Amino acid sequence: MSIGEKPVIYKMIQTMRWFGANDPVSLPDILQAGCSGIVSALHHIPNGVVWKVEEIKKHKKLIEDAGLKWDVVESLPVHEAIKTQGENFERYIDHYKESLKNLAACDVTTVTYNFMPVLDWTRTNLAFELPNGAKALKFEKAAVCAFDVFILKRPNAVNAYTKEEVVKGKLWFDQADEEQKALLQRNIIAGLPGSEESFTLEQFQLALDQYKGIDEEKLSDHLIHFLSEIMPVVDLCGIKMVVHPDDPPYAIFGLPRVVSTALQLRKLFSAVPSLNNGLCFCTGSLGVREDNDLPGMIREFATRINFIHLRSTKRNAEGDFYEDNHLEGDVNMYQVMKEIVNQQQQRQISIPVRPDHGHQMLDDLRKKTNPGYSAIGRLKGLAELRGLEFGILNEYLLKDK
Ligand code: DNO
Repeated sequence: MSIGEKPVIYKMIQTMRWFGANDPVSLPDILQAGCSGIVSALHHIPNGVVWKVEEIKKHKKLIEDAGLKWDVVESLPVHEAIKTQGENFERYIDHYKESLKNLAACDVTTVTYNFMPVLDWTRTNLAFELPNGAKALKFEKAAVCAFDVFILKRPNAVNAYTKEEVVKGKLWFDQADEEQKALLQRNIIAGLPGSEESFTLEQFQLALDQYKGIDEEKLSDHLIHFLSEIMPVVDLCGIKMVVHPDDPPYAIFGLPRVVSTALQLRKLFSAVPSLNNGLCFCTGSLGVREDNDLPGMIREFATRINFIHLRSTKRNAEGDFYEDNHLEGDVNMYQVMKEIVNQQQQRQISIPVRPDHGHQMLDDLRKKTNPGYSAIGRLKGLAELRGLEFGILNEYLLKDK
């Protein structure tokens, strides 16, 4: 650098998720929140069907006409047959490759996916009232047990819980009226925003049955097989695949988990070493586990982190958690942000970041919103995160410059 030349500072690319034309939060709203980028998917295309260039272009144009950029796909869903290596799974992998090629042809090259069996993210209460009247998303173990053992009546489900947990689950079930039970069932299996699947009780049990004989090791083999298959296309097209961690990051409904811990990520990255086999670093999902050292994981997996979700949860001893304010809860967001700022300067890149979820608050309490994805709560989260980044940049990088 010559004298007087300003150092280049790499800041997070501020984005928000947009569910498409039916999203109550519009693209102009997102622009006003200060974002430059959009995280989005072709939600109208069923899981397993190829995303055609024409469809991708149409979606991209909507975003660009609003003055924004489609930075990240979230998600290009992985068909259940690929996860279980069930009927026709090779065909679904071919479809996946086609969609990737088409996305690359449209210059949309960061692609999020997950490898959670059956359900995408899971919560039991979508309107947990906080002391200030705002509403948060919550995951309550007793409610999960009540659903699993007493509503779904999954065979042998009781073995997945301790005696105390079953007692609490039974209590939850006995105290709930029919409406509360139906709501719990809907929250768990009817599909949260972004989930590509939605089930009735019978369909859900059938979907669980597909995982008979698939343990953690087998599911991990299936993930590694999937990645090894698509990686030549990914590398050729310059795609960055980013896997979203399991949410919550431990087994539920007897289903195995393979993207919950540093150990599992290490295994995945050493099996498929291309740096395009990357990670969506979701602090809200990974942070639910006390044994996940988030700043340490950012350092360890830095070269693979190409998309970031920032959110914090507050857990209790029972394993329940709710989504806290972005700068509070169990995630030390200051340390996380410091590490992100640092890694971005080292790698000389700006990474797309989105405030993951937000509380339903103010005017949004009177509106129909997508759980977790209301405008004001996410705007508040983003504003706080932006301020945190600004402070850290000033303290460590811009000082005296
Ligand atoms: C929830 C989201 C997830 C995520 C997928 C990625 O709010 O973080 O639905 O988009 O798991 O494939």
